[in-house]
Amino acid sequence: MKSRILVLISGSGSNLQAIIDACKSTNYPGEVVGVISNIADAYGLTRASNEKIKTNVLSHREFNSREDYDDALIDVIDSYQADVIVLAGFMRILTEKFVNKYAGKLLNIHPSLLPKYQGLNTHQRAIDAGDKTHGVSVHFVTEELDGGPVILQAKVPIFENDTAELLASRVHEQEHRIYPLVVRWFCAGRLAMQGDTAILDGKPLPKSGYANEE
Ligand code: NHR
Ligand code: GAR
Repeated sequence: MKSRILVLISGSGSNLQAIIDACKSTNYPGEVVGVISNIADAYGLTRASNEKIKTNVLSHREFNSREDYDDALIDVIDSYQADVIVLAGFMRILTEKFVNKYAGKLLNIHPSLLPKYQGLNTHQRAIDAGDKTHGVSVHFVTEELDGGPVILQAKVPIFENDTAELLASRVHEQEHRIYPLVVRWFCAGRLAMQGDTAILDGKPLPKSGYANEE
């Protein structure tokens, strides 16, 4: 049985597309069963429709509190019976109740080398700090924003006179390689979260993720 992947988006959905494309490869252990967006005109919804994948729009603007929004989100999510919930450019902070309910099956891709640059505007912040290296992290989502255990990172160089836009596109290329890989591990039953540690094939991963001891 393939694992049921549910993807939450707010925007272009290029990571969603990378995962959909990966699912088409032979023996991929998962399939995308639904896409939920908090933004009605997110391009990722068009990508999903093009692939005949079910979609839902749940606008946070229609709710009075984060708690109410997340309760509604939980109802939609549970209708999918998903094995894994993948945040792919989903831009709403999730409540403690939500995160605890799906603990261990909630993944996020964050455009920085965590624990650096949690939150937003990461590419410009890395440039402004004079960093020579930037990158992207896939991590389990916990209550601590962008603070859950890291599973895998990929690095990219920052060049002189770089712009946030150029850097973001360099990071995106890596995102599209590592997110389908991590989702594959999860769907194959190789990946889990235990406390504040990510476990791959029964072995705890280092703080900076797979093959990244430093
Ligand atoms: N929720 C929890 N509890 N924990 C995490 O680690 C989460 C999360 C929800 C989203 C993605 C994250 C990222 O990769 C993510 C991780 C949105 C914001 C944010 O400030 C911050 C981090 C992330 C996503 N959102 C604003 C808010 O008020 C709205 C910003 C906007 O709409 O543009 O929710 O970076
Ligand atoms: C990605 O770069 C992802 O890392 C970032 O948003 C982009 C979504 O692109 N995520 C966040 O900033 C989360 N706060 P996509 O919609 O084309 O996949």
